[in-house]
Amino acid sequence: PRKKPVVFVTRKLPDVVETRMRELFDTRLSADDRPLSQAELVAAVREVDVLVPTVTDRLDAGVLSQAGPNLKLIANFGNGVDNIDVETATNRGIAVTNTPGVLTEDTADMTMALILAVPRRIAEGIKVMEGGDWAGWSPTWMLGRRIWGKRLGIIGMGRIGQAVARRALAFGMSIHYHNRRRLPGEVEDRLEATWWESLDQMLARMDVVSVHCPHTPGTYHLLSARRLRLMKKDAYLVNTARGEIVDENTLARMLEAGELAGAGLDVFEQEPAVNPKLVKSDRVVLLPHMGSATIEGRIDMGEKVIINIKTFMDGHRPPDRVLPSML
Ligand code: 8YV
Repeated sequence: PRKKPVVFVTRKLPDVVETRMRELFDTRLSADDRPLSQAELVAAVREVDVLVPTVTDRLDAGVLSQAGPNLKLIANFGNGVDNIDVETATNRGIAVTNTPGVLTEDTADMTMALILAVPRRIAEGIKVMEGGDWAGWSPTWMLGRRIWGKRLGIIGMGRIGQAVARRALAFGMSIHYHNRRRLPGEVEDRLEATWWESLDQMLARMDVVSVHCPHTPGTYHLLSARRLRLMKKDAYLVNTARGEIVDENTLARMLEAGELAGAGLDVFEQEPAVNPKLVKSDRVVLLPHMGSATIEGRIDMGEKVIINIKTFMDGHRPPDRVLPSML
């Protein structure tokens, strides 16, 4: 029988996924569940046939330049591939795959939770209750802002953006989006979505803006200081995509100065570090990168990783191959 490929998994995955991987491959699991150092990553890419990294492993050109002759596939456990220099990998003949589709609905749910939580001041309400500070109901106390009838601007209308649009439509919001390509008319009709060719113009008109594009060199600080300042003073920003897409420092300063009504953030520029201004602010709801964190989702992601490795090792094109041209 053919030798099983050596597969290195950088982080602890659900038990069922690890068990299945052990059955199928010569699977090496990292000793403890923590982000690997660059030196540990280099040691891994020198040795193995397949690497299964996560968002916490940075496979940049420096690491990839030291890849050994066996490394043929990087099967990312995650949708975003901004942790991997896909161009360098591809040039070196290393295929890259990701796990699209299976975390769409979970991430959209968490986005909707933030779209509700920030304007309706849910975190502040919890703090009042936990502190035993509730003096009693008053008609003018703890008033948030209504989301029904408000305009939601979605940046990046791929799978997740569209799943958010479906939910927000059911909550009575009007759907607007900015995307490199305009969606087909039937999809726009179904989502009652309005396309804005100009991101700047859309930003100036929205009550809630939600980020759903990938982080690429082209989208780094897409929401720059200049663009954040185009938003209405009473608008909210939600980000469950990648911290790097938003100029976090400017966002924090604007929230502090009351130049923006609030923000719901699941992702940050320097995870796990968070700007202290954001932590102090009562205009924000902050989550520790939990967008896709469901048991079902993680198992589905693991299954996708396994299918990608198996298909590739059988000599076929893996279903979720990522090419530089797709980014
Ligand atoms: C994970 C994600 O938390 O898939 C992504 O892009 O951000 C999340 O699903 C993480 O990336 C897993 O590597």
